[in-house]
Amino acid sequence: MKKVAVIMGSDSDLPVVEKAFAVFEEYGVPFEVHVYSAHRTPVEARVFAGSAAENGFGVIIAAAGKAAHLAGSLAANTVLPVIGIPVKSSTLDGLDALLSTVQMPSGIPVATVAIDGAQNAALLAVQILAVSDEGLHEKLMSARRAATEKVLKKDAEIAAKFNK
Ligand code: RP5
Repeated sequence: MKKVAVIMGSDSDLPVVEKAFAVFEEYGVPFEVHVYSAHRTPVEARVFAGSAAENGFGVIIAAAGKAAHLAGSLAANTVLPVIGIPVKSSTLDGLDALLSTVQMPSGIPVATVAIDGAQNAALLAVQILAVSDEGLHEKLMSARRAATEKVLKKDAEIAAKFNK
């Protein structure tokens, strides 16, 4: 199976990003984690993205805050799908990172999830890999069914309590 690369702009992004790791462990998806910055280590970020496909990666997740150019700069150097996680920092509530990540020019897409949306970023990466992996596809379907049943059970409990 292809690996997922999880790149963060700083180790200060780790508390947000590590929510993705549990998803990969749940689905048995191999992943690798690195700290590369679009601004502080632009050469390393470019080299990583440029060689990611030949190094066995199928998807790249990039998490960054503030003027968050990491996802876009990785996407500029690979045709692997890149998922961006805008990270909320101490100012502007993450809106800065959201706009910096999502507003990509035509031709270089970044699939941007919600601010601090590491879990959805990981799930989207698993869904991308599942397109060519039947076992992964079945696991995702089973998780969706379980989530549906959980909500229907809650609905039944609430309905029994209030709908007399
Ligand atoms: C971004 O700047 C990083 O992704 C991080 O979210 C933010 C702050 O980085 P540090 O100053 O904490 O290293 O590039």
